[in-house]
Amino acid sequence: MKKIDRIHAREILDSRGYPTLEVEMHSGDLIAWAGVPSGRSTGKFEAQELRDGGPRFDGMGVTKAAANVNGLITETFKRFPLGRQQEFDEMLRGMDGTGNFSALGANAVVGASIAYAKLSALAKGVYLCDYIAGLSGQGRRMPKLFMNVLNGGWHAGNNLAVQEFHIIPEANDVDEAIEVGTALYHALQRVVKGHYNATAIGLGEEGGFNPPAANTREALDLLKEAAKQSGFEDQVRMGLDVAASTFLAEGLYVIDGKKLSSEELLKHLAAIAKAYDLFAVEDPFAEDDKLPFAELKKLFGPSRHLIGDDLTATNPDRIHAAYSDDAVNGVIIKPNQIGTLTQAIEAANLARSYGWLVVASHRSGETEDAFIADFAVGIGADAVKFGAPARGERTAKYNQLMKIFS
Ligand code: 2PG
Ligand code: MG
Repeated sequence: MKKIDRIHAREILDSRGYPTLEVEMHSGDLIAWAGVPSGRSTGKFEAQELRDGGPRFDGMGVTKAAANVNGLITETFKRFPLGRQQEFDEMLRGMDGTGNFSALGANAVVGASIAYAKLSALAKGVYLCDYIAGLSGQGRRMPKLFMNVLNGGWHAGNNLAVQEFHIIPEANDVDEAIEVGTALYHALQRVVKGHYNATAIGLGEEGGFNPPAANTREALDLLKEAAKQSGFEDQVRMGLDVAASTFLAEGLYVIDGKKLSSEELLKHLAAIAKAYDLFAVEDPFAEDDKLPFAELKKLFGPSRHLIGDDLTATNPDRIHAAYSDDAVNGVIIKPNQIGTLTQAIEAANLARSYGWLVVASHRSGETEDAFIADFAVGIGADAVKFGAPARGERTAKYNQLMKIFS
């Protein structure tokens, strides 16, 4: 088997204009690159990125993480054979030793793990998604698209507390899902412009519109109207990423002009989910506000999905705990929340063994790297979150999905 000849990490820019890491890995004449994503509404239990601090780039530089790749990681893995993903990832864990990659930096680790996977796929002469499927043991399935067409919370500059408003096309194949989703996205632009004014069609950090909607229901009404105008009303469901920890202040959830206790938020969200027949609701409560999850899940029943993100953090231990608490029936999987590809695959397979909906997700800070699309297909994800079908760092993922399934 071919071996690693060279590893080199550098700073590049992410979609917010902040530095992120790119890891380049060579074997003979083969080269692979991995662009590392970065979250804004990061959960407490995620693996820890290493940032430089100091005045440069508002403290967001990643030269220390790059130095860890170019130093310790390169020294350890030079001449290491390709195609041994589990061993590679296990060694990264051992080298770091902290359990959350706060020594090497989760950004350094996930960049190395992804670059190694890409180079291994090249060396084997297989598609990246098939290389990952070989690791996960899952077959290909067409994922549903959770398209985040309207942004709020920390991803936008409006008054919406809820972070993401998804439209979820019902379709027979990826091309049809993209067609339905984009038709609705374009109709939404017209609806937003008509309802407010032309200045309201600016985009949030994941490419969704950023209108001055007064509350969650008003935003969902815009989506409904757009679905109607697109002609695909019967072919779409809606969903939310509430990202509730981002609007929790002094023990109360500040949402829709109110300050709500957990119990009140539960009622508020349950009523909205019913009124709009939501397909999925992610992170309805903060990650350490565990009690209401099970109650909301019970109210939802099996036809609606309650999805953990900050709660579960792509961490098999936390996923198991959420299962024991009967907290959710779906999970977000983000490789950079846990650090290595092997751990992310383990998390996805564990969730699947519980019969949960597995949703592979990008981050709000992204690069043009389309890795997450291959990853989603490789783990047999039931759904994907790639943001809106607009802005190059988002369309890169949709385009890769279209390539894989064409
Ligand atoms: C989320 C993500 C991605 P961020 O909360 O699910 O949409 O946001 O990357 O900012 O954590
Ligand atoms: Mg989320």
